[in-house]
Amino acid sequence: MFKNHFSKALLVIVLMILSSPSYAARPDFNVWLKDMRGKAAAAGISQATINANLYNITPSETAIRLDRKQPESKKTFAQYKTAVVNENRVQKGRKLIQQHYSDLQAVEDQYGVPKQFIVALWGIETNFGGNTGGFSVVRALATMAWEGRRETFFTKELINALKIIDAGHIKGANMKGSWAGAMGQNQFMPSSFNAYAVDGNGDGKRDIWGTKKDVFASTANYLKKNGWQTGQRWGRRVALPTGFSKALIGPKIKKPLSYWSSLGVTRHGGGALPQDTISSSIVAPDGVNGEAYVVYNNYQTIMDWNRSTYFATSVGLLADRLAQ
Ligand SMILES: [Ca+2]
Repeated sequence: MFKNHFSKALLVIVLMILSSPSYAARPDFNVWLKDMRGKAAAAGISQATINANLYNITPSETAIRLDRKQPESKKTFAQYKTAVVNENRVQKGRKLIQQHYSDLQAVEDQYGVPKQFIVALWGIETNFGGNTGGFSVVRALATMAWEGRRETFFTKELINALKIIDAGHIKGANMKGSWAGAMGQNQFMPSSFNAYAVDGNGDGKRDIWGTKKDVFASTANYLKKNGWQTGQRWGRRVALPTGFSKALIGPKIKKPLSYWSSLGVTRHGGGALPQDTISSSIVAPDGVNGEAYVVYNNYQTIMDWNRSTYFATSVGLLADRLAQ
């Protein structure tokens, strides 16, 4: 009797382990960390940086919980836009443009990215530096790499983070970011930092945590290196004709602007779109019955930053409001 119950309980436990994702199969964290120290050394990270950052750490239970919660319940674009492009953020962003006008203008002149886009990304990513995430980036990335759901990606990001520390841009203890390792006021992943962050104030350090000139220049450099076209707008709201085909919607479907006009797409509120052959796409994040936009090359560049039409459209809309 006892034995039978015990077997059943054992069977239930075994089934639970087998049916859960492969987290249970991970090595002990300290065994994993020792292996990681070897990988870091092989990647050329100095022993001093390894000693200071890859000992005496534990996995972050909070980061694991937040990772497993993904994806969160899906908001509509209308709900997301209301939350992200709100009046408070518009007012704050306009004030910050005035406050940092000469720094932003210098960056705009150098990179060709208008200040309202730099400030819109700053506002949406971290509420203008107010919410950069309080996680130790090394600990967060080590946790994610050890947990194993995206081990290759997070191991590479952890090596990149150690390279940043090794180069002296920031101390490991001050390298703060989100639970998934997005860092500083513009939330660059370490690989993006190494590819795109620049020293805007000329002190030899690329500091996207505490130096606004570095934050602005790094954001603009990211956009420029990903194909930003100076002088072009991101897009605009449009009205789709009745019966517009769902198959034509999406940033990957690129047509000359005149093509959309020929199908009956107009400006929101009426009026013809400009007569132009510029490459463009129609996005409608809530479907054909929701808001629709015609978007250009610079929208695709914003999507290189974050592959979400909710995000890219909101950045464009916030930038437009900031420029008013
Ligand atoms: Ca600097």
